[in-house]
Amino acid sequence: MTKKVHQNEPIVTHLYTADPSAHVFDGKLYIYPSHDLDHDGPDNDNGDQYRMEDYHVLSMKSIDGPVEDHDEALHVRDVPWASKQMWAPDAAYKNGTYYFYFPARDHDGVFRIGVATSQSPTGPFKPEENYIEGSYSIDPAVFVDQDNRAYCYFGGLWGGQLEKWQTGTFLPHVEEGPAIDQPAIGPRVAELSEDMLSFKTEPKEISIVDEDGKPIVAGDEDRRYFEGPWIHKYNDYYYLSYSTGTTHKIVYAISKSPEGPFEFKGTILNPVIGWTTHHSIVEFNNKWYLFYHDCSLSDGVNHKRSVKFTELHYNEDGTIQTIDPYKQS
Ligand code: FUB
Repeated sequence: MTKKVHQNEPIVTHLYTADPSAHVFDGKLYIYPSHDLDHDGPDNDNGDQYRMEDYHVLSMKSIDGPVEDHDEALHVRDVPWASKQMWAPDAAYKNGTYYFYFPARDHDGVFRIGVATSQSPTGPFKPEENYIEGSYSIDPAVFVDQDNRAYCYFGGLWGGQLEKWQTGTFLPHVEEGPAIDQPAIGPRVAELSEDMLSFKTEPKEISIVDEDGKPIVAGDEDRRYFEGPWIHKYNDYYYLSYSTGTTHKIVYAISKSPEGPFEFKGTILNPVIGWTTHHSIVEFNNKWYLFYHDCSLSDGVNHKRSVKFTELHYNEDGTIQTIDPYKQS
């Protein structure tokens, strides 16, 4: 059990943690992060430095802690279809069961998305034999809407392999995305089946457009989608937030429909220390919080990250105030 925690500081320091997906289940806050491994291996654009093997679930009864580490919830050795790189996960609750969604490379080196179940929000989670049929790439974010329909958002460029799926089938040698003046590659969304274990619909590409309804183009690196989707609802709008990767921002776009198109609105989080940025947004005891990570605890080592949080504020028109991660509010 870790002592009290403060905004904009690592919530745990005994593990490197990243990619936090925060949820409130039964009045308690649960954080589902990646578990970064401490190693001295090379760092490259393919993300080989992110060698994660397992997941720990963290929980907090109140926003100032303490934080409880519930130990190993799932390990790659227990997932029949997976070979390595247990990247950014998410969790959902439906039908009395907790579902844990995670990406990993299969035995052919292709990223897929798996699901595991438990009767407890902290696991241990029992994985399904196979990955979700029709799933690919990384960073699942699962959203259960008020009408009980559930959607899985996913996808990531570069090491996340989304460029290789542009035709709908996996083309291992494709490295390039669209030309800079063409619509950028969008994240994918699929509706989940009633039992939450398979896709009910084929993954669709989400369109992100500017204020004139024109698609954000691939060369617009301050606004185009890169990885790490998250969906939350506020005042009847769906907010799709994501990382811009090469420009290191968390930005957002809104829609009246969970499947878009989404209109780009602005920046939520300015760049943090470290290459990746990844987040989630959660309402807890009538306040909104952004969970994110940076590499301050490791002095900037990209694969040794730490989960942090900070309060998030909306303006009256529903836009989100931009957060500077190193300026205390
Ligand atoms: O943690 C590994 C990868 O780095 C995640 O899947 C991406 O979102 C980025 O944070």
